[in-house]
Amino acid sequence: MGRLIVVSNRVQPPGDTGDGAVGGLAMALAAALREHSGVWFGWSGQTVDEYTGQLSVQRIGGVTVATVDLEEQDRLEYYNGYANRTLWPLFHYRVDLSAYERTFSEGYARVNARFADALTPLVGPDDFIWVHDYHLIPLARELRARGLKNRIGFFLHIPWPARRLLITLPDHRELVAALFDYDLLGFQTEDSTGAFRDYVRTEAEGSIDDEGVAHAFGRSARIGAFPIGLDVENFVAAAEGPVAQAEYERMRASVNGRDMIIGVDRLDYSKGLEDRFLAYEQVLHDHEELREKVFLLQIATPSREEVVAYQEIRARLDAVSGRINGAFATVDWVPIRYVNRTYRRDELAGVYRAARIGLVTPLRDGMNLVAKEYVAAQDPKDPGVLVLSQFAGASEQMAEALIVNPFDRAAVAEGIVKGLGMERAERIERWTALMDNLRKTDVIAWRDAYVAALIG
Ligand code: GDG
Repeated sequence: MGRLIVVSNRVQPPGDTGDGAVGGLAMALAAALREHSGVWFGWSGQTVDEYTGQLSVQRIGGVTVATVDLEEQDRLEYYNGYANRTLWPLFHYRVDLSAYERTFSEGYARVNARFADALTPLVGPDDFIWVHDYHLIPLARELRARGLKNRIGFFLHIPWPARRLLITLPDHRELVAALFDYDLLGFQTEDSTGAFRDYVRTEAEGSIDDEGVAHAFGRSARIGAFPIGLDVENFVAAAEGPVAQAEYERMRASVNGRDMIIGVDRLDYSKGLEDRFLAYEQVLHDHEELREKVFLLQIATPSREEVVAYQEIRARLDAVSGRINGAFATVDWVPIRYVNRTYRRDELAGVYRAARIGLVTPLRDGMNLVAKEYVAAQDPKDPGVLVLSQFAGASEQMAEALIVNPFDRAAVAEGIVKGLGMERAERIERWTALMDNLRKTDVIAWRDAYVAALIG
């Protein structure tokens, strides 16, 4: 059998402590490749004055990593532009934020062609290629144009949007047609797979056969839901390791008998942080008895800082958290500890473990690995409660969490209050069911199921 070649926009193998990469995709791919004699190809993250297509190849932690540098114009049009200003907001239901510019489309097409040029010479006849995420939808089409006959699969880490939203994108047909140059299209959830089927049937006038193969644009692709999992063993080990233990002890001391609610997110408008703060404010407002007894630690790692919508959400969060703290704080209690820095992965595990509530309330999210990490980090004898948005892909698999509608402030507030008051026996029962499922559907199971479907 040939090698597994993974392609993603950025290539960021985490270091041993896992502090190299922030973001769900990087964590999952590093784990997925670890046991495969694989190649990981993508952008170095660097820009040069003039594109050369020169490959840089290294061995990092058992994986061959091959990267190319892009030009500044590529970064602006392809990465900041079409990927993060056009597709990301649209696929997260923010049509209002989705900007469409011809130059963005051109940059997107150009970078996908450049990736194909650089990747083609690396591919052997028996290798199979697994392309990740919305940055690279046209890559298979470009590789086919260069004569590659290999199996090529695509996995979308973010939600597939409802047809009515997708058709607002001027070049939606071209984008979706390009997906049919893949052999396998993987989505996070049944919800996304269903939305894709709907587009195929209604907009592309195609069909889905009994085996789940989509036929449209004169071609066919197998489709299916492959919910991504956590590297559970690795994360549990991190949660029990010395750094996590020390962080846990430090947090316990700092908690000082109070109940901690934890939020951990990339600072992104899709994560619902403003609504989350307001729901927490509602708790403080309605439940005087809880004031000074709880606090919210929100870790929000800055992300995509050059994009205006991200600067705006950051400013809003500064303002809202400041206002809530101003209204409710006392001399020795701050209701929201709002932190914009990056933690080590094992530190994070210790922080999760010290929290009574994991508050994960995105407005739209492909999966959300934080929900899974929170569960994996808990103390089995005294686990905390996960309050989870129904619009995170993870909610399809995590029915034992307290599932809430993040647009309903009162419902999120109720979830928090219910979680804070939950008896230990019920917490253990819910956690045990969640943890069992987490182990059964971990990142290795995800990789194996996807790869089997691709090569099978
Ligand atoms: C995309 C999809 C899907 C966060 N802060 C720190 C830190 N993180 C880590 C978390 C977690 C990851 O980043 C975030 O993953 P999510 O899954 O929550 O979200 P996205 O980054 O939006 O990921 C998402 C995912 O792809 C995988 O398919 O689940 O729906 O949007 O692992 O722990 N890690 C460290 N320090 C931090 O401060 N080390």
